[in-house]
Amino acid sequence: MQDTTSSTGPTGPDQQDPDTTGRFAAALSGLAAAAVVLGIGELAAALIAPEASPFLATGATVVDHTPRALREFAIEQFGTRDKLVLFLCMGLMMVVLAVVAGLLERRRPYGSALLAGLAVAVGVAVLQRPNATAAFTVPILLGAAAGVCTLRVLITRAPRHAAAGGSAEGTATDGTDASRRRFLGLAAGALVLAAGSAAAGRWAGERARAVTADLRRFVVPRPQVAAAPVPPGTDPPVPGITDFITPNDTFYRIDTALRIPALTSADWRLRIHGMVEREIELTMDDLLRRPAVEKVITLTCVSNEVGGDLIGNATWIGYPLADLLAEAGVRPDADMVLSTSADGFTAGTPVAALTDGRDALLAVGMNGEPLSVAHGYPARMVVPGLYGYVSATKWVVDLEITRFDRAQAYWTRRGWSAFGPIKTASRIDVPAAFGSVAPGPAVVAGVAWAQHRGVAAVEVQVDDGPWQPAELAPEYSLDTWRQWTWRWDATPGSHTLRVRATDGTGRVQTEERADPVPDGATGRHSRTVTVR
Ligand SMILES: Nc1nc2c(c(=O)[nH]1)N[C@H]1C(S)=C(S)[C@@H](COP(=O)(O)O)O[C@H]1N2
Ligand SMILES: [Mo]
Repeated sequence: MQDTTSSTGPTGPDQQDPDTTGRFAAALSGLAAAAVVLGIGELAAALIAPEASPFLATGATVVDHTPRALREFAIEQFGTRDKLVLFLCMGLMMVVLAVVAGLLERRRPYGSALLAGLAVAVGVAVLQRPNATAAFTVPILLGAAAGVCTLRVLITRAPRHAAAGGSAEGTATDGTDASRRRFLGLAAGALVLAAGSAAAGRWAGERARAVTADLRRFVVPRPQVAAAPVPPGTDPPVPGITDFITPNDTFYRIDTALRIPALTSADWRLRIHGMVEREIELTMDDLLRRPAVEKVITLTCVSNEVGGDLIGNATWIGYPLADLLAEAGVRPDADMVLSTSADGFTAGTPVAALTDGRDALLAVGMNGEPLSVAHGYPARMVVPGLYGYVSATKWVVDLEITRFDRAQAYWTRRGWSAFGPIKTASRIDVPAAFGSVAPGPAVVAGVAWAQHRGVAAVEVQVDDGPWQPAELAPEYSLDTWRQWTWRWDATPGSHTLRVRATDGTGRVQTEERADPVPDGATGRHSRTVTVR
């Protein structure tokens, strides 16, 4: 390549220190790469989930893991500016790490390795966020990939100098003005890319923020009928047993939404139409004027494996779906309510399950709080006794009254059963998996569920011994799970504990193994423990 603009070689301070430009270029490369990581990461987060923002998630995780004394000290020192201080510290850390990455990259791709390592750490932090799904790692992974590319490209194009006795390798290794200008152009390009994507991310995140603000203002209606109080004893005092009520931030989350629908309560409408006497459309204000009820209902995912944790129990506040359907007037030949979410997910629920007197709700509150955006803000369905995929539509905006022989819902089209009653199941929580137990008296404990039929009994078997009755916590309702405990006189050696439940109709949980597809897993949960 011909260089016509400069033939005089290095000029300026470089003449004194042939390494100066190299370091400066490397540091600039590192900074540009870090900016690209941030920009692309924020843009991707805005498109996927605001909580997946690499920067914010890292900050939140730092806060979570800051010792209380230090946190209190920071709040005392900086007051409401504590977050600003945190972000400034993080920014400073980033600048330092970026410069280090750039300098390291000069000889070997150690800077890239550093970026990759940091990306993994941030990915772990992102996964600590409430309701995190695997998709939350996409922004940092995309950002890091773009950052590493930026770093590689810039470093290989950075102007270098002929060291005493020879010239550096590569094509653009001369320290001419042209190569320097080319490099600076590339670095500027990277910074523009970073700023552009950050701006685009901001713009795309605006809507999500509007929802967050709307959610913060949303006042959960006071139920006219409060849920029956949870009797003492529903939570047996066994460390490690699942809580009767699942806190919102650990409640399992399952949906098809890569980008969570951003729907404000003002924009929300629910249309009820199809095979009805009169079509109705409700706004949130219409809904909130109605008498609200409060019910405790255990939700379960059809994809839950035997022993799995895709199940949670919450106090839901909402409005009986039966009343809304009655108002629309369901025609007698209709047998399905096809609910649709703001993002096009559909579920087909039998009309009977919504009108047979069970507590099927259009819910707006979960454990006393508005639904989180991930759990369906501003409104979702909750139907006792049916797996979520046929009943629990989040961000629900449309109920079409139709027939099973006319309509097919999202998962049914993909091979799952049209009907999804929850199967009787039980799980061992204690002792923990791969745990060891001391010989002598021990407690085995867990949960069992058979929503809308109730759990009548739970039994435990050790190795191939007889089935022995466990002690059941008080029954809250047919629609909630039941905690159980069993006292075991553990003898040394390796033992397999197995559990089975009997539902309210007297049917014992089957031992036949089945996969979740097409209508829910079956089989008995077992756990092998070492007693020593
Ligand atoms: N809009 C929408 N609603 C949905 C789904 C979905 O993919 N999209 N998944 C369903 C499934 S399969 C389950 S198990 C429950 C899970 O509800 P949760 O995430 O609040 O626990 O939501 C249901 N509602
Ligand atoms: Mo599910």
